[in-house]
Amino acid sequence: MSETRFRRMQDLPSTHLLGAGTAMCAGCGGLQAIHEIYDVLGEKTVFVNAAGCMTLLSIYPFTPFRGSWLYTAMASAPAGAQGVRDALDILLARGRIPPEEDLEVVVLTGDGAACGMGLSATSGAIDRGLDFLYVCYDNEGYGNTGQQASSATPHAARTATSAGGAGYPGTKKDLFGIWAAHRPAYVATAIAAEPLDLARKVEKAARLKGPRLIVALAPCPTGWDFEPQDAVEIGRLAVRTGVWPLKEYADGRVVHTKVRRPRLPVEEYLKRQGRFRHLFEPARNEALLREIQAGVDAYWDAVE
Ligand SMILES: Cc1ncc(C[n+]2csc(CCOP(=O)(O)OP(=O)(O)O)c2C)c(N)n1
Ligand code: SF4
Ligand SMILES: [Mg+2]
Repeated sequence: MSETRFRRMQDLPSTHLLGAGTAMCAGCGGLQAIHEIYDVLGEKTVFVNAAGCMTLLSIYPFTPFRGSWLYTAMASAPAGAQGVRDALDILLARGRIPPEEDLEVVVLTGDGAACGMGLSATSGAIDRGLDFLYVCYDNEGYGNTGQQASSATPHAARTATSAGGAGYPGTKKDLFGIWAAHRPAYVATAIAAEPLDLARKVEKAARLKGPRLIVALAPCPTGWDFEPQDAVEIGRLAVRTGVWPLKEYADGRVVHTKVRRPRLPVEEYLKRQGRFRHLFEPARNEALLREIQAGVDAYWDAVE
């Protein structure tokens, strides 16, 4: 890692992220989402990160962020956020920092930490009413360690740990639903390929207090096996096929924020990704394709 690939944070002119090049893959949909989210949140933020691809953004003393960054163990980011929030509150109460210097505490993790190892710490933080924003970039696997299956991997996707003919046998965990069941201040799904929808949700989340989640589907060229230049199109297809519903939860209600009618067939999304190639080659797996389409249809039948 050379110094020319990274810049010291004090050299960066604004909240603009990642202008200097990073260790991320080209076309990374997670990075794109974080870029958009940071543009809205601004530099009065402290990020609490658990191990994952985005950990590589900040390797001391280099970072694309203007503010602070705390790295925690994979299961512990919400607990780390509690400590940071408590410290800020004490400094505020003692007049050591003025209210205008308060910071938004942002947990940043992948789906592996959010849906698996960190879920217990997350649940506890929501129960305690911790004032924090949780940003999960969901690349549907353990990307940093070679795209092993996580509990957010979709049914039938091929991963490093589910490479057989039918792919991943499980079904994707519903992080939005798990959060909403806690009745926190705000929960939203988003995707970088729909930047206006994403920006509106981040603005709304930033105005609220208490536990808040933005979970952004993160098309991952490396793990999902597609060309980097297709990341935005694949993100749009996730929405247009109904695979990734854009929605938000607030005040006990779930509202879909962007509903595409008619929906495109799910295979328009699947066939663009190598992780689903076994559904089409050497022969179409009609039964599995029908099953995946039926799952998406059942979701929308229930909400429409
Ligand atoms: C307790 C623990 N187990 C395993 C690891 C190794 N590890 C580092 S990153 C990672 C994958 C995390 O997946 P996710 O949260 O989805 O983030 P992504 O890598 O996809 O960005 C794993 C398993 C770790 N750091 N700590
Ligand atoms: S593996 Fe995927 S999520 Fe991780 S940096 Fe590469 S493209 Fe992004
Ligand atoms: Mg992941």
